[in-house]
Amino acid sequence: MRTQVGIIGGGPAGLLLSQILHRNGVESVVLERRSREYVLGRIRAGVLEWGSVEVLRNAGVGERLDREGRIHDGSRIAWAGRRQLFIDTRKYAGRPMVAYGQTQITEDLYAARDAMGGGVIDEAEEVTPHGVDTGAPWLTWRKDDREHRVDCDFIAGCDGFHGVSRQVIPPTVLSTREKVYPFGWLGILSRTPPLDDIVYAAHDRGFALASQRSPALSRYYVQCSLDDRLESWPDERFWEELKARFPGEIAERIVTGPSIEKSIAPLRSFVAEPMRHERLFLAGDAAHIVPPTGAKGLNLAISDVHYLSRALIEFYATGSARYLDEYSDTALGRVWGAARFSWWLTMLLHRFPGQTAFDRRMQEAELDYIASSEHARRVMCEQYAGLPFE
Ligand code: FAS
Ligand code: PHB
Repeated sequence: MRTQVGIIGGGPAGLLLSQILHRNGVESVVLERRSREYVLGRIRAGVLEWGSVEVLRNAGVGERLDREGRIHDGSRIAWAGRRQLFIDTRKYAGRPMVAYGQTQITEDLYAARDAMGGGVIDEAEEVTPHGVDTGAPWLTWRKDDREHRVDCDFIAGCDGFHGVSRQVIPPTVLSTREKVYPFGWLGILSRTPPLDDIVYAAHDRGFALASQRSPALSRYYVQCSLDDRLESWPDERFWEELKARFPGEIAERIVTGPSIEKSIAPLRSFVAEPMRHERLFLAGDAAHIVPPTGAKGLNLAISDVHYLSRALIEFYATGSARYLDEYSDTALGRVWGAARFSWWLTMLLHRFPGQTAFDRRMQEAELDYIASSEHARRVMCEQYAGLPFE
């Protein structure tokens, strides 16, 4: 086989890159190690920046998003019994947020790939990049008890945090920075009507979040210990703890019901540099992880793909490698901005083991300051809304 861009990973980053390239005359093949059912069974992100909505629309996968996505002028923060803080992104950043699940985005991308006859190979085992430091790289994989190979011009590593592509960059070239948080998020999905708004809660018992996937599907999270196991969180305990962390007037509006999905996600900040090595380009979680507090993970994957697809399209259209050469610095500029905001909001809203009363009071004083200062709210909103791509 031969193609122009070999893409490792069929999550949002890999599928979106393949979709945009195909619509602009650039061939690619996506190699995904899991089955499509497995990929679509993962419940992850739920909030899109307006910039991400525009990228998805331009990629031809905005129709259901426009029909089912829920537009929000911002999100709320409730803490310490005080008046709620509204992160008014429409007022202060001129852009709304859109609640639309990563699962739906991935479904839409798979459907678009199928409709265009895009090359997505599922259950590709042992995908291995070769020759990335030559002008003629290639990928090999195993499927149906046979070894396969595709020769390409470039390889896009869209294989997530635990993928293979980042490992190809020599240790003398790759530098990583990481912070692991001393807690996780226990998330559930329930067939219950969600709250109107997306609401974060900073409480002495811990962080909580009320979000949504549709008018009949709710997504909730509570901060939990890294030692917690799902079996120690029956639904009854989850709902009781979730309500205890929200102010009464919000808690009483939470409609409970059986969980249809329940999972614990660890929280970390991680950035790998550079995001390019020779003919290999990293995009999405393969290059960076942010704590989900700021709803930036998926949005960063989309902005990486915006930059990388633009670079590849220009190269094949004009021969210019300008955007390819600038890709890593351009993407990392936005990545570090979002990584800082996600770290800052995580430090502000969570309870930390061993935290002193003074530390807690500093968190509340910062929230009080944001609530009292239009300037502080503007700063917070422009980052939550997502910094411009250019
Ligand atoms: P992904 O990890 O989604 O996709 C990578 C794909 O590559 C996967 O399908 C994987 O099977 C495949 N792959 C891996 N290794 C491979 C190999 N060797 N060969 C072939 N294929 C391989 N973000 C938010 O904004 N809000 C959230 O609430 C949120 N919650 C999250 C919860 C969890 C548990 C996790 C892990 C992430 C969460 N995220 C959240 C972040 C998440 O949404 C990511 O940012 C998003 O999935 C990034 O997409 P990709 O870069 O495509 O990576
Ligand atoms: C979600 O809906 O899963 C979600 C919303 C906002 C966040 C994180 C996750 O900050």
